[in-house]
Amino acid sequence: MRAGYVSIIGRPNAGKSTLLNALVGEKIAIVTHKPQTTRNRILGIMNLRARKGVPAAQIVLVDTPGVHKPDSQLNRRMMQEVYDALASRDLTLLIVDATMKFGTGDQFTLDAVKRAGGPVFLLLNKVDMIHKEKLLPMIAEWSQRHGFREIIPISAKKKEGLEVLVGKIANALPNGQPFFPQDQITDQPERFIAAEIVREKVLMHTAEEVPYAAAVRIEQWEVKEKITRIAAVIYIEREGQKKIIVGKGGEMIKKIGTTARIDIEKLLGRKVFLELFVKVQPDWRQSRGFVEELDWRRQLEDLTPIDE
Ligand SMILES: Nc1nc2c(ncn2[C@@H]2O[C@H](COP(=O)(O)OP(=O)(O)O)[C@@H](O)[C@H]2O)c(=O)[nH]1
Ligand SMILES: [Mg+2]
Repeated sequence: MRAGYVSIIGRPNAGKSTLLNALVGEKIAIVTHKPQTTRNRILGIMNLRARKGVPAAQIVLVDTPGVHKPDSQLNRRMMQEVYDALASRDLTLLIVDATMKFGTGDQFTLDAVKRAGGPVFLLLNKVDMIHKEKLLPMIAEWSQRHGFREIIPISAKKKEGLEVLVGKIANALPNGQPFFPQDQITDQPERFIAAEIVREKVLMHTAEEVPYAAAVRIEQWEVKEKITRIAAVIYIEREGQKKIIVGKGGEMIKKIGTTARIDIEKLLGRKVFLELFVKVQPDWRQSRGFVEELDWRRQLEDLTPIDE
């Protein structure tokens, strides 16, 4: 039996969270076309039965925020999550958007991965968007940059190349016993995933600075016989942003609430009553205390008793 931690590292928008969801087979990380969607490390757990050429394995995938230059407490926190994920893993998956030219951001990311040491697979993602004849030169170019253990073209979105990838990951992991029970697919509590779903809808439906200034906390989670009652607060930084999120006649907040409720019902497999509140927390992204409070691992510590 093999078991190990596998960190997914890359620039914003490379497709890290899409890959995590595709491999785990459930939506545990939110995905949008906007950069910096993912703010925390997210675990996704795969359990493989032995098959031809592939040992039985538990693969603990770690999705991370995109590598970027931090300019706020929130961004610093996000980069700390990246470095933590790089420090403690058996294998690194460096994922790049194959439709984009190699730039300074890629070099910065590659350097961080190199510094962390250990085996690295390079994943050339979004190959559904490029001409096949571009692939070989790209592989040749990348192999000059580092001694990657493997270079694998994939499409996380179209689920291409993933079986090959999973087989190679299993073979690269050390012998060991599973870290998590067989039926567990993530370490995130459902209430945190629910908060993330609300944030995803804010990201989807609003523009410019608003998505980046939004944070979501679940304030109430009550499991009733037929329904789960959830109250969530959307924090934003300024009054003007609150106006945008609420919308004309409350239209926007209604849209966010309805689309989020549908997804949360899918997640929980039961009916949900979702109530949303919007609060202004001036410049919270610059507040170390508030950013730390948002971390669900921290929230678990001082959680008031809740039916879950
Ligand atoms: N065409 C294509 N788009 C993809 C692929 N993987 C991810 N995307 C898109 O790229 C965007 C960013 O994806 P996401 O997983 O959030 O990237 P992350 O920031 O690295 O986590 C989303 O719009 C995805 O739908 C892929 O294989 N092909
Ligand atoms: Mg992501």
